[in-house]
Amino acid sequence: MPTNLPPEARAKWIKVMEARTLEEKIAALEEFISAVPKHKGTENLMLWATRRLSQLKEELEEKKRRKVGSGPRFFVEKEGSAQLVMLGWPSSGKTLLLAKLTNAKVEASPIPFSTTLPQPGMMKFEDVLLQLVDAPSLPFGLGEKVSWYGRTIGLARNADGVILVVDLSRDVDKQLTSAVQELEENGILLGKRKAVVSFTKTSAGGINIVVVGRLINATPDDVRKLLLDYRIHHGIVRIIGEASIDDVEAAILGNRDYKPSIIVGNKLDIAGQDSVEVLGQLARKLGVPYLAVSALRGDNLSLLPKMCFESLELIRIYTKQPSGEVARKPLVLRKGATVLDVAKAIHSSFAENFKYARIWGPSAKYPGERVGKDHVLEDGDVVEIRA
Ligand SMILES: Nc1nc2c(ncn2[C@@H]2O[C@H](COP(=O)(O)OP(=O)(O)OP(=O)(O)O)[C@@H](O)[C@H]2O)c(=O)[nH]1
Ligand SMILES: [Mg+2]
Repeated sequence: MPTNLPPEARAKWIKVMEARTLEEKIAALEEFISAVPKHKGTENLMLWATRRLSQLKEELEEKKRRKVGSGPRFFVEKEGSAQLVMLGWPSSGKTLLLAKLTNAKVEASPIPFSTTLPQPGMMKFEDVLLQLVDAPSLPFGLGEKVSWYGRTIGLARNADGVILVVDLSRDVDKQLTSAVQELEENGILLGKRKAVVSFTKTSAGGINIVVVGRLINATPDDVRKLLLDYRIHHGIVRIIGEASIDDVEAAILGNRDYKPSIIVGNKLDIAGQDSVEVLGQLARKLGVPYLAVSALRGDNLSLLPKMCFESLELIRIYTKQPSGEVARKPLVLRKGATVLDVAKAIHSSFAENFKYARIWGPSAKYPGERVGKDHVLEDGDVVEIRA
């Protein structure tokens, strides 16, 4: 959806991008909002911007409270290979899921909204640990009726992935549709992006546009003009896949954040078959993987760790010493990682003095294949780097 912003409003965004402190961000965002003309075409952007503003204000409040030494922390430090936040309606079973899937000592309760602070726990998938965070519930579809609304959304924004928990014994369509819509209004999109557009501001060098794929209905000059509207004179725009000019604008504004996600339908033990079917239909339409489970009885819980790992698009690489010793703990990298990424992860000097590598495993044509630094690795590969 295009933002329909006039250049005067776009020109204000640069201050938001350059703001360092929360206070600066809030002031700059307020200025941006007041410069946006209010009409149908800017409705979505305004909704997103005002939500972002209230979230920043809540973050500032929390920071102040913590400074004076009072008040609990909402932010959860990342641990393990990735952090997944569980979102859902009250009493959908998030806390019981956390208790069953992780080492966290938490207790479920029949009283809705009983979790008022995020609770982390570590879940094992084979030889990696993933962090699950049980977030205070959101009453999706009922408007922002809870004081932690912005902070729970903030948790999801910071996480590497989202697990949307749906109660199969209640109206599945209503829960899912309202959650997806509300998250979208907050700039959080479930599932895989069609294109990756990243934008990095630089201090010199003009505008560089790198397209690995295709710009739809736009030329690199249109991108350049858009950036100039935003008063951006230096930076690198990388486009991987098929992207439109709106995707580029979303990368600048940061108002479309695709999160790797899965949808978990819980309480299979008391749900009707029709609920499971509705879950499947909606999830397939969204293009998001789903699973029906029972946290209480244990149905399908053993399938969740693998599903989470796969949705995050991570791969495990085992480094091998020339002596033959293979590391027991994997390096966890993003799908698409190359031998060079492994070298960098070990040590920068390894990357600089790289000669060649030998690989074993799924991406090797034969065991011990000799490859260059650009070789793309797969989950489970063993890599020996020669520098
Ligand atoms: N039958 C059944 N009940 C479940 C299941 N999972 C959770 N429950 C029950 O549902 C109630 C709510 O579970 P919680 O895990 O506390 O739900 P929550 O999503 O954390 O809810 P709040 O944090 O309170 O908003 C509790 O009484 C649980 O025992 C399930 O798979 N089947
Ligand atoms: Mg709970």
